[in-house]
Amino acid sequence: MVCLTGAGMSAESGIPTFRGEDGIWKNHQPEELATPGAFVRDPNLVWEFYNWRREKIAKSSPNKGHKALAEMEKLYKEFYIITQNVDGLHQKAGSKNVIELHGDIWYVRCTEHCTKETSLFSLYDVPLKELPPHCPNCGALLRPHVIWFGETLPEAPLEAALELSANNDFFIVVGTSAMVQPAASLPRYALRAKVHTIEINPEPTPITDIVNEYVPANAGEALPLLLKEMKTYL
Ligand code: BJW
Repeated sequence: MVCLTGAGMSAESGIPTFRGEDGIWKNHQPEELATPGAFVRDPNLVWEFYNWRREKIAKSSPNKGHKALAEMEKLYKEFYIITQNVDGLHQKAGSKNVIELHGDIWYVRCTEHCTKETSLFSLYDVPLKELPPHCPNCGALLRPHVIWFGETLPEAPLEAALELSANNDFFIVVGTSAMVQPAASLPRYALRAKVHTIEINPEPTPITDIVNEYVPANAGEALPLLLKEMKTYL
């Protein structure tokens, strides 16, 4: 069983989505904040955005949906989460098999790759002590260890996600607008491989008409119900 998650998964934990009603992109252009060009132009603005997000995430906890997925992992021999989220809430809920496609907001890396050993490291300060933060080793700018528009996704997680999407019995898609590539194509790979695909999202998306089942509900409502159903069949 494979579950692909997006920002809506963490909405009930109080973390704003990107494109929803109160989505982040309502007030900011993606090009201003989540591209390598934006970072070169104004690292301070980009880091203010990430500092704000880190504060929100630090105050948040996994919701009923995250917890239900963590329980599902215990029921099945093979259960994987592919997430576009960078908040770490799946792991905080207890999920172990998590593939992060867009990085991890709690990691930073040196923009000069100063030395291999120290160029990528966790930084949990909330708020950050220095804005923008600099590499403790060489003094160059640090950047968040996330994937921005125009950047390629890390090879290993992407390959694992492609492989898993086409080789499973159930593919559950939760809380993603299915607009950002390449993650948006994963449900299509699953469908092409004749995998039974279920979408959970209060709003329809570009994949709603092609999935096998559409559940118009919040993650925190639908996933605990799905878990309950699963337990009755095991
Ligand atoms: C609920 C809910 C509740 C609410 N319960 N649900 C092919 C064609 C066209 C363009 C491209 C293409 N291939 C690549 C591109 C370019 C680009 C792209 O896709 N652009 C599109 C906008 C068209 N992709 C890329 O650049 C990617 N790189 C790449 O492909 O490299 C190769 C390449 C490069 C250039 C050209 C061609 C090839 C990289 C994408 C990186 C995305 N990065 C971000 C920021 C990450 C760091 C951070 O978090 O700050 O990732 S952008 C942002 O969008 C973030 C998200 O992970 C991602 C997806 O958003 P998501 O998760 O779907 O959230 P929302 O807000 O959109 O939707 C929330 C949903 O939840 C809604 O549907 C709600 O209804 C629902 N919801 N409450 C359940 N309670």
